Amino acid sequence: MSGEIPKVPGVPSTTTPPVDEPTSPVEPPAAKPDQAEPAVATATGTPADLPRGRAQQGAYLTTAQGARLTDTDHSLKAGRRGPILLQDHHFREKITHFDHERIPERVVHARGAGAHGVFRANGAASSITRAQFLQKDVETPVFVRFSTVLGSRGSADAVRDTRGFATKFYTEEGTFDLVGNNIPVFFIQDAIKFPDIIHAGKPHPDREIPQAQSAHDTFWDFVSLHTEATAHTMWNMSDRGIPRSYRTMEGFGVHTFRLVDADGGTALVKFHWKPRLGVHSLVWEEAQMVNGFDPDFHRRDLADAIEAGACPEWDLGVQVFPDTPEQTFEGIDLLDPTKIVPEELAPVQIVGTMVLNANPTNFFVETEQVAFHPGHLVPGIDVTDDPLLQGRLFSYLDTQITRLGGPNFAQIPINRPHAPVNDMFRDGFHQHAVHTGVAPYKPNSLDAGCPFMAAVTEGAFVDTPVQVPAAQKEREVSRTFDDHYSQVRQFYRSLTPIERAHIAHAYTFELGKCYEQSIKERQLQILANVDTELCETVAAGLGLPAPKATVEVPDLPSSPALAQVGKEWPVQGRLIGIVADDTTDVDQLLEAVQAIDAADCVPLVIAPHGGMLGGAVPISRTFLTARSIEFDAVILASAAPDARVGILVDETFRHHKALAAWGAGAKALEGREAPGVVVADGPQAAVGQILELLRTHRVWERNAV
Ligand code: HDD
Repeated sequence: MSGEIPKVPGVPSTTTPPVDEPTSPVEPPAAKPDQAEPAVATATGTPADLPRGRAQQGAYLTTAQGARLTDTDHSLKAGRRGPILLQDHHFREKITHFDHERIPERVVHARGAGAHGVFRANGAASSITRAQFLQKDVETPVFVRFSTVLGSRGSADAVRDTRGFATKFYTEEGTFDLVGNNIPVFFIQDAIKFPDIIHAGKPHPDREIPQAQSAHDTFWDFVSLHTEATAHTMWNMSDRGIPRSYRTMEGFGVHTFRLVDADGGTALVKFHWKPRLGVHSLVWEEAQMVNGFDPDFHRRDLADAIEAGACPEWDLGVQVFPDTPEQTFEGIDLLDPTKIVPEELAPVQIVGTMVLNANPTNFFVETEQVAFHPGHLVPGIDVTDDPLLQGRLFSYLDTQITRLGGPNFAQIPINRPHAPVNDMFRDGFHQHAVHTGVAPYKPNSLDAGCPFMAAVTEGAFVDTPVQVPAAQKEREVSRTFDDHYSQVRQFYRSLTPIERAHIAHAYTFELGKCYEQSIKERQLQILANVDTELCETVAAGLGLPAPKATVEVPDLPSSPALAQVGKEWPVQGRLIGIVADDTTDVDQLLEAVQAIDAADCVPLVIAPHGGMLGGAVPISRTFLTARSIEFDAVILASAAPDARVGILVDETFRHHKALAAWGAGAKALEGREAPGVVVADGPQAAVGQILELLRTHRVWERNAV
């Protein structure tokens, strides 16, 4: 029998009142012009279901199963004043999903910011590597995540710390991750000590303070007992520990890697990222203020710059060394991650350029879920026996399994290789692929033998057959790792006086925050072995006697390339504040704004109130919302009689930033005659002089902070 089923008596239907939506239904919004999403080219999904399609289809709110909903504001109750019913699937699904929205933060490098971009090779590396993405004019999509190390996910950006600089190259031969830092040396020589240095740097286990800082007893306890950390600690105390922006940081692969050419010939290399905008830092007082006034300073800076089209660029370079059995260069052990090779001994040769040109569309999906691994290598790039690198090769895969909830994290859109994947891995939590066939094993005949092994000529990755010297098993490192001081002294003495002063100040501050006198004394002993004057300055600041050196440390030649002060750089993307008010000549103000714009810098007009000035110039900040830390330089077009303008000028002056004024603004600079303080005869001249001063980043001739 067929036909329509006859109606039977049932519950009378109630009419649900129509939902009062502010607009009629529309499709979900598209990504903004500055945003990009992980590419859909992948072996584990079809373009149609990636990456947003499955998440946001159609104009109507649905359950996770796709049933449209009439109401998401009220739970299903037994009467308007009654209890919620267990039956309410939408309520339970909504709350359950929310309850599980967070995933564990990274155990280190939890705080970060990411961006998409493109790497273009110039071909210079073709002679030393067969890696396809390093061949001339090859363009490779990249995703970069910058991070701090110690702080948790919500911690402030401008803390004194090392910065992570991790790059994922989605090459045609598989994904290559360069998981580096902005400091070229590391705290430890053997990965087995990583939990020790991290436990020492993280907040104290009893009170969980301080957050995201090294200025506390456990950190200095460890590094003062562990002299191989001296190099990294000194770099942290230098200006490198408080970058001005992610855009103005160098990046380093830290370890020595092995490149393999088309004929199987090998070379050892160290990777360097060189920012086109130069290496610039904050000053310490400014960094501390940033963390209060704008804890998202670096994250905001990166996203704003990309949105504004000021896309940051880095050149990728390599220092190249012969692959000798000793794996040393000019007496430096290339397997020791606490050592650099000065650029004067081995120049950095540029092999390509990266531009970061798109912001993530969704922070969690991309920046939070991206998973890097130093073992993600491609044919032509191999690891060395650096014992730190060897240990890292274990840790990164292991940590993702907990953090990303199972072994299938490579199927998350941001982690999907752009090369075809046929890995025979099956099942597991969050499996998204619909595998076909019956034989995920090798050898097989049932799936016609598929997948097949590749030859080198078919693009296979081959572990370089490096000779392993006959040796006995032992828990040791090479004696050539033993010199913990000479390169630290070399670094310190290669810096300019202002940079050295910053280092002395940083040690004095950090040790001054420690409670245990024995820790301070032990660290002073280390400094005595590095540089007498540095030790004496810090000791004086701490009110302790300066010890004498206990080890003979050879003096190495200076390496001027290590200094970041004393050079000139492009000024693109710098933020210039202009103080104005209703008495300011609007035409002149416009002239200044346009001149700053024309130099590819960002003009930010600061006024007593919001809105516009003279009906023509939009106001970016008010005296209430502006603080000096946001601006690289300040121009005064008015001497507005407001104490907050005085504070702005004071801080800008104290932090060595350029100041200029024209017209009535000159009054605000009275009594501040000093280098980098300019009274100009008009807006063009004021902007011109500011741009010139910005080329050196700060006016260091002014008294040190
Ligand atoms: Fe590491 C994350 C860089 C030593 C174990 N590391 C992590 C990140 C960067 C670095 C940039 C963040 C990646 C991201 O943005 O997701 N790590 C380094 C460098 C090192 C180094 C340059 C030394 C030269 N790391 C190191 C050692 C170990 C780890 C010796 C363990 C033995 N690192 C990890 C980790 C993390 C990590 C626990 C946490 C989150 C993650 O891996 O994905 O596996």
